[in-house]
Amino acid sequence: MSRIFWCLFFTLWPIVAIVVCAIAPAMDWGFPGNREAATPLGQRIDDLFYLILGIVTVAFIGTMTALAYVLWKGSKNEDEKGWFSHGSHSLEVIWTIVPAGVLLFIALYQIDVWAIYRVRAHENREDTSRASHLVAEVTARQFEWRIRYPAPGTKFKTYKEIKDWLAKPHAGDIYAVNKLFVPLNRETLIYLKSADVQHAFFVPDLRVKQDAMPGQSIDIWFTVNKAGKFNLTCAELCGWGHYKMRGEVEAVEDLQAKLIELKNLQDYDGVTTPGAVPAGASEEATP
Ligand SMILES: [Cu+2]
Repeated sequence: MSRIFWCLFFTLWPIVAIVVCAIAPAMDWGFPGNREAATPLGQRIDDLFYLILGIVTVAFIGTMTALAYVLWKGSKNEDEKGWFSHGSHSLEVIWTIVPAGVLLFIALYQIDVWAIYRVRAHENREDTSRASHLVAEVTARQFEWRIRYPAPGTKFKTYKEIKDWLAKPHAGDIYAVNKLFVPLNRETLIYLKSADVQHAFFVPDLRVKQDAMPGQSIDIWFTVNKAGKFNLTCAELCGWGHYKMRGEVEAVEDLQAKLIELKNLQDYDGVTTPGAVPAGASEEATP
């Protein structure tokens, strides 16, 4: 009796696991908010996750079925003695070659996603076409995201100009905290820095995650193809206030117009002057 109990007990859990996976999408237990990635590369990353999930599911169901079969067979006859084996050479060869083949397949299949996501950031740093993609510099610090945009209309022509802009603040720069605007449907380049310890720039909906390292300026590339607001959070335990290091990334149709709006807001000194009226400022501010 107890043998059958243990047989059923150990068979139950894989069944529970399969049922949980089957109902997960309906219960909103999937990717962040169960939403599709808002970047084309993020959608390819999701596809890789699903591919790996499929492979693992097949292996899981196969091994659990074999386990259930062995348990069931062994539970029936209490008098039967155990069979000891010193292993099977050919079986060991098979279960080494099959997983190795699967791993090799995954390694080769994902290689260009990895190349686009990680390698591109370190190649052609001096390519001047980067200048047209540059949106902002994001500096992580305990416990906020400091954002600096070049003055609206700035056109970098050479890599030296970008380096020079990154090296020090410039007149006309726009500053913001915890709110990053990026263009919709356009390749975006962010330079990520840290002012103190190690942080990580993580936007789950975009499937973008990059460590910020003190002393380094790291490129992040992405193209947001869905308008909206996305949570930005720190994914590296960076101190007591790590939990509140939250911000927002918003993809907008017209980034230049948004930057001009931010610039006007920044320059506004409480006195209404032409071209420097922040949205929502009341008439009472007029002298
Ligand atoms: Cu942090």
